[in-house]
Amino acid sequence: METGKKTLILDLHKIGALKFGEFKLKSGATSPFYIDLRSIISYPAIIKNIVSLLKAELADKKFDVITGIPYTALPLAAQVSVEIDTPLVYQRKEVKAYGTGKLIEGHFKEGQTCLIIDDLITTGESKFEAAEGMEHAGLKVHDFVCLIDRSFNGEEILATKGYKLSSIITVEDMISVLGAEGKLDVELAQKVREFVATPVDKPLKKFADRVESTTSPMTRKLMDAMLRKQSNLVLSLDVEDTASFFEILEAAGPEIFMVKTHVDIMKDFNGSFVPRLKALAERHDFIIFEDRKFADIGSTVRKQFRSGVYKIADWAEYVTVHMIAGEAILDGLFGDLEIPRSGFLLARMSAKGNLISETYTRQVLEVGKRRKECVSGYIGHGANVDDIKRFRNKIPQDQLLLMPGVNLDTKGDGLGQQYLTVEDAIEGGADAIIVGRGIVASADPGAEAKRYREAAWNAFQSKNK
Ligand code: S5P
Repeated sequence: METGKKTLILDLHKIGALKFGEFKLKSGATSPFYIDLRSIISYPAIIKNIVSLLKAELADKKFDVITGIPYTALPLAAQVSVEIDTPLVYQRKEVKAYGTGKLIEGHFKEGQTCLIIDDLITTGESKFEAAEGMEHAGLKVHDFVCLIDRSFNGEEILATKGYKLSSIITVEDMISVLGAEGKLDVELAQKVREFVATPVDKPLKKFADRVESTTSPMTRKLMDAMLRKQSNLVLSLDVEDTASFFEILEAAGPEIFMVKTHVDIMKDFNGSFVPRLKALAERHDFIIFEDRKFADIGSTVRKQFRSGVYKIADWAEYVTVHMIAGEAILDGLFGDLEIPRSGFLLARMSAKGNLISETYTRQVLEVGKRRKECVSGYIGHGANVDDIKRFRNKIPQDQLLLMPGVNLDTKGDGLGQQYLTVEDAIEGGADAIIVGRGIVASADPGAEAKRYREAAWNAFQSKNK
């Protein structure tokens, strides 16, 4: 190993930026090591060494501007930028949303390539958010350079979106240097190795175990319905007249565990619609889900949900909710309600060019995790199986992922809808698929619903064996 790397490892250990022992993580898990590089800025000799290591690492890479992810990596990138005579740009941390202020500081031209430096890589999530900010501003991103790679499979994760990762030191480098110097005993070194070799995101447990560990009654109700009905198919019944609505629902009823409505589409909605729908739901044992996509302030959505012509709360046990207006929307919808109701949060959308960002998705999931009593899961989508898996990994196991934009026979609808296959949706980690026109527009919706149910349930069963 290069002297510079060895010196860096020893120095980081000396200043307490690298520690070994037992450390409690935010997630509750215990880690045998701890890395916190925030204090390195106070050690000019260390910075000098890092800058020269970074400089060497960048030598074969092509880029026009350089950045460091705030806060720790920004001063490093600033030094490197001077050394290699390449402009620095940086993304403001405090600007929460695009459009509300200048997101990137510094001068650059659209289409230029930005290389991103960071101190650590663990899950890769913050790298995606950083890349997204740069790309949103018109820069291209290819390369990430991290000082320490402590990830399970960081390179692979970044490669799912076409990025390349290189790192200065790995956990194995640290073990070998500190071990040789007598600063890390063999037993602890082994624990560190094992810890790093375990994926940060636990793979999805078997569905049966997830059901057992689910405490929210409204989420449990959906899971039980899936098992009872042996179906993970949600029918999206977007038709405009009640006659077709009930004809299709009668035919598809035996195959689905839930029907998803857009009640405001119906031209001839009247007082008999809800009683008929409820009777059919009871007869065929399916749940009613209104895809209202509430998005307004708490006080308004409360009225939209409970009042007006449709009185949605009276008959739809589940509804979809956008989080754009913030967490209070959940209090507006579900607070002070005497009947049990629950929501699915739109975390990602299937529509081409939709404006949902990685950061937004993460924030939606954060709210959903806090509010399991009224959030049964998420609506989500993905570019491919790996992309869906990465997203699914962030969803708690006791919440559900429903996936629309699924079609066995076509890739799109000419209006921006993007379809995945049933297999890819389930393989990626969807618990249930939402299918509309794949069933509704066919000549025999009953037979088609059966086809989708079998494909989805079989794939789900094999995944949960
Ligand atoms: O991202 C989304 C979220 C939803 S809820 N993409 C979607 O397509 N949906 C809904 O799923 C959409 O409103 C429609 O009701 C259904 C998809 O219908 P299909 O005919 O394209 O299968």
